[in-house]
Amino acid sequence: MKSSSRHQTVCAGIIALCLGAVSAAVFGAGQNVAREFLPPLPEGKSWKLAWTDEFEGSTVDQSKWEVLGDWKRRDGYWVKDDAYLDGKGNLILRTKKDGDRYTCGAVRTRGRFEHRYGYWVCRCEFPKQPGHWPAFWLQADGVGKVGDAGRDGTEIDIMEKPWRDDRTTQNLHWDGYGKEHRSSGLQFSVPELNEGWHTFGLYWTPEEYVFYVDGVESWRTRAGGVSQVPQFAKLTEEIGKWGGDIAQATLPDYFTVDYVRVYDIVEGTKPPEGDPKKALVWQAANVRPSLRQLAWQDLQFIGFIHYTVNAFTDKEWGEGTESPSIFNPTQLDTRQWARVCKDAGMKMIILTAKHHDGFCLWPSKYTEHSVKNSPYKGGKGDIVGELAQACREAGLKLGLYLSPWDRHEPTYGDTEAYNRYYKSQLRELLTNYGEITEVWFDGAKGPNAKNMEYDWNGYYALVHELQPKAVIFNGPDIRWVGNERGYARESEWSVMNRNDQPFDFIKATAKDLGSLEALGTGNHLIWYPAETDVSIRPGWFYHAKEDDKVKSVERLLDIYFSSVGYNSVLLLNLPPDRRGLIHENDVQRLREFRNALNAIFDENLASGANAKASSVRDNNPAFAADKITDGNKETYWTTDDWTASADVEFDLGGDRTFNVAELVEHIRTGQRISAFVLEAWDGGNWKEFARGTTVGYKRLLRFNEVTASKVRLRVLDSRVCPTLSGFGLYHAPAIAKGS
Ligand code: FUL
Repeated sequence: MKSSSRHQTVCAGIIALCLGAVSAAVFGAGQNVAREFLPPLPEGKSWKLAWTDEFEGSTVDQSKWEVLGDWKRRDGYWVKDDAYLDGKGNLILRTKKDGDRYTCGAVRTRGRFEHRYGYWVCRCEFPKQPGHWPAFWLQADGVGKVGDAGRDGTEIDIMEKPWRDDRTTQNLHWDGYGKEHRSSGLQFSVPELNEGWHTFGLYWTPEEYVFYVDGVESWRTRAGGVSQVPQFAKLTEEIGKWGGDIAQATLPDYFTVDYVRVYDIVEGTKPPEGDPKKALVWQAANVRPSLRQLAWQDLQFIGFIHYTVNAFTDKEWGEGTESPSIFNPTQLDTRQWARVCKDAGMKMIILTAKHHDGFCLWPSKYTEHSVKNSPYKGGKGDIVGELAQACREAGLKLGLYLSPWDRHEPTYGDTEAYNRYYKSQLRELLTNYGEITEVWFDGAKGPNAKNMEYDWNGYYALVHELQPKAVIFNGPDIRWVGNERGYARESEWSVMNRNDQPFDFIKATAKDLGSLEALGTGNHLIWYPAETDVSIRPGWFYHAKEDDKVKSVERLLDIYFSSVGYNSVLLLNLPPDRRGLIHENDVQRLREFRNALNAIFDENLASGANAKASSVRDNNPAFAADKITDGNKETYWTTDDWTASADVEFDLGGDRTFNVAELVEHIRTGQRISAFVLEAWDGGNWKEFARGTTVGYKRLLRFNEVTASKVRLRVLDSRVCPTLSGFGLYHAPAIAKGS
């Protein structure tokens, strides 16, 4: 590996952390670079470096790369002298003006290195000027062949960055570039992407592509059927309007590539690391959420709407024999649902598009058992569509629940036929209603349900294809917290061991899923956070007899502190009544609940507090304690590796009285803290007033009122090193009992 000085990363937020064992560790700025991230593998497999160019030396290695040019490419020219090594270990692709032509550099491994599957990664730093764009991509001569989708060769764009801001895009193209051309892709932002060094990776198996940015999963897809043929790598610059106006550029400009590496999966366990416990801790600390999991976690509080014929039959589980004619909400107003959720502070609504009774709230083409045969809007209604519209207007995300267990559908029990039916419905829901942020797969199945095997992998693949940014509940992205009372675990880890089994092997109800003991051998660790679902009433569906059983503010606050405050997302159910409205009692209670939350969290008494840490990573100001109180969740305090305990002192600038505390870890870099204590300075001594175990996305604590001008956080233990990106102290007014 190369010297570290030129690996300065301005951003502390995006870094190359690691799972594998390549070299030393990096946390970001100025470190002695990378033990590189490698995707988690099933038990009994490991990664082996199959091919690399570190770009050492003074000339491009022609046994590895063909330098392209000179020829016209889009609005410029690829010329050979714009692709060269800088002598400091980098490949430079230069963009320049040469007389009246614009030129740039490009290289490819065609005929020199062609390979299929494995993990392909490049580390690079972006150009600064408009009018051109860098790319790291794989290509195959078979891409032009039409007929076997992308299996005979796909253009795989691991990174294209035509924009100068934090956006990038990843794409697949197959079946040529003419009439039969097909493609799939997505665009997203990563904070500070335009600054410093970043890695772009592709984990390519015969079944699937998984894309990564800085070791964070950004896209998972099987689009095109997945290329099954050897492909070559390309590093290119291109000039064209997609990149902006080249006339505005100050040239030359440079795309700098530190390395390209390709790893193969090989049989055999990981190399022994001496201390297996330490190796496990290291691995666990370095598992990180995907971009979609991060976006979901940021929602914090979301709404669930359970609605179907049950509202009219007073049941919790419909039989599937109900006539659609009983479904007759006369005042149904999805805008009311959206307003109520939004006012409560929720960021998304998940609707039961179809519950166990099989009745569809949208006019599905595949069944008669739906709103289209009900009196609702004379059979012209589409509640999924109406809610999608209301959510768009209110700025809320939309999620959909589609029960696999279907007591109406006659094909249920015939594995092949029903899976086809279910996937057709899923396709309708994921195609016709705009962006879907979460897909909720309910594992529930009645004791007398017919035997059949759900095609879970097929369901997941469809979501990945049609809604690549959606998270899947009870699937690869999110797990059920394990109860329906609204309580996460006090030690709620988001990292667990999947081994090589289906997702449902993770026993959601187990007491301990994330301790080092529970991680066992540590093979195939995944980021698998908990969602906490609970209803505001005893039942999931509306029953008039429960009108006076709406949970109290006290209870809702308790749930909030034990879900959002325990590193989970709270999914609170609000069942509309027979009119099709959320009942007045629920609306009123939610309003009181929101007011209570506001009264607690409106003023952070620790914001802007002076913070001092006993230890700072590398003594680097980018990781100093003031990053905790700067109000930016992308910056954080941390310590050196294996400094697992450390203190931070907060000077509040005068006496403050508080009874609630909030800790926020920088989960983009994993979940680490496992034990901490909070102490207040009483003028002569530090006195403990609260303690806890894990933190994760957010940890909230309640305790008796404390008045102090200084508070100390003592991290007693963490995996490798703690991170903290936020800290809060609040004062909760007393809540009237029984409200
Ligand atoms: C369970 C279902 O059986 C309930 O009816 C409800 O939908 C709940 C959220 O999930 O598994």
